[in-house]
Amino acid sequence: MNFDYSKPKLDASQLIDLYKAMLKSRMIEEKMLILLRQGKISKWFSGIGQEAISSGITLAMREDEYILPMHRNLSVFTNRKIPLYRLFSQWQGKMNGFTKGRDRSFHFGTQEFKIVGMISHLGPQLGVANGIALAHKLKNEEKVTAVFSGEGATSEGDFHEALNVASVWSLPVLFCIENNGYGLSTPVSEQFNCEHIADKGKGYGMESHIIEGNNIVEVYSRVAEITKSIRKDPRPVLLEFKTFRMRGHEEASGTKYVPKELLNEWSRKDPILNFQEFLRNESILSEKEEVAIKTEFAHEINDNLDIAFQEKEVNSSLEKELSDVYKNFDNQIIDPSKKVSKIRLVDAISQGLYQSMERHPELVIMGQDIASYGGVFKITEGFAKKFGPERVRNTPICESSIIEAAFGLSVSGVKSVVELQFGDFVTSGFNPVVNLLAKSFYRWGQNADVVLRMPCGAGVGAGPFHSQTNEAWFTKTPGLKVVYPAFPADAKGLLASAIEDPNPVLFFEHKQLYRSVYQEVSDDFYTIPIGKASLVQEGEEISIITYGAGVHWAIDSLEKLKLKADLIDLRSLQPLDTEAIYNSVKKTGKVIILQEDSLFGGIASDISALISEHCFEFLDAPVVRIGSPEMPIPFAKNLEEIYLPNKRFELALMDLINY
Ligand SMILES: Cc1ncc(C[n+]2csc(CCOP(=O)(O)OP(=O)(O)O)c2C)c(N)n1
Ligand SMILES: [Mg+2]
Repeated sequence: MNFDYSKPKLDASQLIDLYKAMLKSRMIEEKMLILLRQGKISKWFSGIGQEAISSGITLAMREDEYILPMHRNLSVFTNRKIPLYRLFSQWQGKMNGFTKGRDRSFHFGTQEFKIVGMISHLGPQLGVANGIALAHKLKNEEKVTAVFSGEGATSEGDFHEALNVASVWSLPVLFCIENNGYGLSTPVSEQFNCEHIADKGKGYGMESHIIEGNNIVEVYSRVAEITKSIRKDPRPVLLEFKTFRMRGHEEASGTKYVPKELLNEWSRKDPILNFQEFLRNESILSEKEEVAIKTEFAHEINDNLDIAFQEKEVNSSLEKELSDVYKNFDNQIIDPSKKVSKIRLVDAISQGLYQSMERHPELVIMGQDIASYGGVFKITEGFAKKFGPERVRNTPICESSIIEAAFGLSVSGVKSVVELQFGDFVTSGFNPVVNLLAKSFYRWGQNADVVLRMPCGAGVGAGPFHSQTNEAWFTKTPGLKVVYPAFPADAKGLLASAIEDPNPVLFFEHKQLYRSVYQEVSDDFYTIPIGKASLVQEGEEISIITYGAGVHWAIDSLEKLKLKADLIDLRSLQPLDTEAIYNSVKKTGKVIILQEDSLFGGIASDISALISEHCFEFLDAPVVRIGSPEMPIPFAKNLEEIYLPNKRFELALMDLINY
């Protein structure tokens, strides 16, 4: 026997529970390997040899505490007592599973069992745990959140960001790293250059421990003791579990590259066989009892497999699938009141945000320098004083982790707004936006009640990294909404709606318009529906379709050229008000679409295609698109003028009028 199971001394029934916790998932896996060979399931990531970790942790947690497992943590799912047929159906892509056939294997979460499943990108789990833990902390609930990662994924930036945020914010998170020697075929020696992952805790000012991951008694008792302490004294703890991956990365890939001696050495440390031997030696488990337990589990597995195999294939339709990309939301339209003040775009956004903070006592804002400094554009000036630093949170510079945390807040039913200091920096948090926020509702019904505020746009001499308007990256990602107001009144009402909306919304705020556009804006809270364009000017000669700064360029050109045009300010790009577009084009027969971003692959191209497909017979001229050229945005004023499309727009507008 390789392990000391005598300390601390657990009573017999606890020991039997630990044994059963590991055994059930081992037996399920053994069955899965048979089914895999028979071609009855498609892919399998084995946790054989690592069961002590997920079993011990899950049993040490309370059932009302969230666990965020990875692809080798079957024991988390079984020990949360998910009926097995539901797991089997999940792996077969059937309705009794958790994703309606929309995602595979362990890629699901379930609020019912307080499990938040992974996205394939591994690392984002760690930041999501921070968000859940933050919600517990804000609500003064004494709860721990446990999140898993392999040692390979600790090389991802998400790991470092998550540890840093958790430490700076003292979040009650248990970071559970399973160091199983390999990340796919990559050994730890090629993954990181320090002896223990636990050593990294020190760099983040975080308590960390190394735990013998194949010793169930050690895992369970140490985690139980640490979680108990975290509940009373909220803080993150990094745990490195030493273990080994006994099978291939996934079953098809094998273990050829793993030295035989290592496999032999670790097979002698099998967490279940060793523990079983101990229980027998201590006369805690008789042979008869062992057989009875195994027989009971075998029946349970077979019976549940029968149920899953008998279940029909998923039956759906395109309409049904599309209807589940966004959470249904009946936006209560609150009309603007009579009392108005003439304010700038920047003030309107600030007011909208402030009034939403009053309306939703749980709403949290997160961003760099947004608390006492008020944000670089001063939109949250005074907020921290009024709402407190817990709700108006300064963040370290880690866009990914904060966006992941926003999702975690949403899992806990807490709305959040994330201020990107500049919309350009969303690239540092791109993955969680397009994969986590955008896809979770469709995948397993978990909405992301998050607004990302994106100060954007050129014309302010800010160069290639502070001038982009990158809405096109998001309008093509199903699951996201994209809003882009051009006027103060719209900005205020649309921001309010974006915050009301339980879906993820990217809210673009043009920096050049912040302090240059004034409008009379209703003082009180009101909402404007997302997805409705506004007809800024009406005329018969031509339709101009644009948004953001483009609306103001168009207004200037129309005034200068004395033209009578329909000027459509889209306001929302996703969903897009195609009805307003088609109605106008059908009326005027000529259309020019203007966007600030470089032209190729932007929304102007899609609008042009839609018009060609839906309004062809009504057109008197080719559809014209104007945007910026395919180049980075230059800094010097005269170069920026060359870049921006407003002058080319005016020429094209005249050409089209004269067509
Ligand atoms: C961002 C990203 N890069 C690469 C992969 C492909 N991939 C999936 S699992 C894996 C290895 C993960 O290793 P580790 O974190 O040690 O977990 P283990 O599989 O050993 O449990 C890789 C490279 C991925 N899913 N996501
Ligand atoms: Mg690994």
